[in-house]
Amino acid sequence: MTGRALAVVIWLLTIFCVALFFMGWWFPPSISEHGPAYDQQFLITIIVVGISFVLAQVGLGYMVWRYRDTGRGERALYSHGSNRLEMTWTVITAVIFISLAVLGQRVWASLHFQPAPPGTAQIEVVAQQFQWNFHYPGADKQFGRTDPTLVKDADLNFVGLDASDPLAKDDAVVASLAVPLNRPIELTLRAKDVTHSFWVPPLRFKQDLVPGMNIKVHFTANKPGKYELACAELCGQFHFKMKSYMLVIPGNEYDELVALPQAQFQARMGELLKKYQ
Ligand SMILES: [Cu+2]
Repeated sequence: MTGRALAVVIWLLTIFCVALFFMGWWFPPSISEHGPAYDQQFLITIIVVGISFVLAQVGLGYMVWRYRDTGRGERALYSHGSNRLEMTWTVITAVIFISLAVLGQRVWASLHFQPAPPGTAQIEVVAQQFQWNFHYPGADKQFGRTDPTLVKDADLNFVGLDASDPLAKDDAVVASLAVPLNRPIELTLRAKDVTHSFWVPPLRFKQDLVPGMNIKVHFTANKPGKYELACAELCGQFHFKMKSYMLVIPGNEYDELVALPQAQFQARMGELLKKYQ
């Protein structure tokens, strides 16, 4: 009797787990050009893995039912296994997982390995415990010189901008990210202290910022709005407070914003953060 009950419990648990995927908890809608390709890949993976999961659990329940203790004192049979079966399911599993990886690699590589299209707007992202700094090059589209020895948080020079460099005059460093709608944008990701991680879930994008590395990533956001930007790497005691926002704003609004010098840039950013909810 207990054998049958256990089999039923296994099957019910399987149905419950599968049902969870149909109960409406899903990702927030994607807001980037590459988002649908990511979601497609995720869906294929979840379907393939879901089918394997259901088959394995149904099979497990069947075995528990079929070979339960019937109380008739039957002796258990010992099996040495089957090399052919072992080979078969190992090869099938390998083929499925390698195919999924190759499929997924295509989308991933287009974002991480291929350079951004020429003329892509640049923003430098410098993460530190426990805040985000976004460095914009200003109207000249060229970043002023930065030097780690010039970093001085007390003077709000979080990225070590060299004020004596003429290119730095129109640069702005602010705590929120604004990107133009439907235009490619390239971020250069850096970390000052420990590893942090840039994560905007609707962007379908997560990338570590690693001390000592300049990691370039590019994407095109295609839905205006205000999106939460979180640090997705446990980076210390106040990791939970390391949050900011990413604004996706129309191109003309973006052009006006990035042409502003530091103080006005910051004020305008504050207005935009209120405007987009
Ligand atoms: Cu962090």
